[in-house]
Amino acid sequence: MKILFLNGPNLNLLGTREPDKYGNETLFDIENFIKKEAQNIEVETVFFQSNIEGELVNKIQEAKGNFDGIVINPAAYTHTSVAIRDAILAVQIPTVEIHLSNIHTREEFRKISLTAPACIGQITGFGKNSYKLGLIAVVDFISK
Ligand code: CA2
Repeated sequence: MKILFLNGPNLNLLGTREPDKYGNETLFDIENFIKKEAQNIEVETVFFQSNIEGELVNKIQEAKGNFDGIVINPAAYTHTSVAIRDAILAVQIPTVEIHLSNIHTREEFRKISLTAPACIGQITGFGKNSYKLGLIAVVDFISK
């Protein structure tokens, strides 16, 4: 089973600023944490980060036929991107939306996700464990 992890804008800055909101670990640290978790359940994972909306759309489109599931932290595009939502709907690959912080306890504009309705579910507020829970959720959904 192959799972694609997509990460949106500014997540490349993880571990360098705003540790109170997003933790001390870098995206590379989280990737290594997930790779170990995935190995234990014999799942292959690929990580990708981009600050560019269209690059994320391209990766979702290219996932068709190449990945069984997607775990996505669209970051700020969560709240703005009809293009990412449409891409998830178009490829029909089971997708879980994840967030490090709890978007429902923050500013009003963060409570709205344009992308979550295209996903099988949303996991929000568990720090790096949101990535692990996203992996478990998508693998469980695909395995049924
Ligand atoms: O909580 C999350 O995972 C978010 O997707 C993070 C996004 C934010 O726009 C969403 O509302 C919730 C922001 C990612 C920015 O990451 C940074 C990391 C370090 C320093 C600055 C930004």
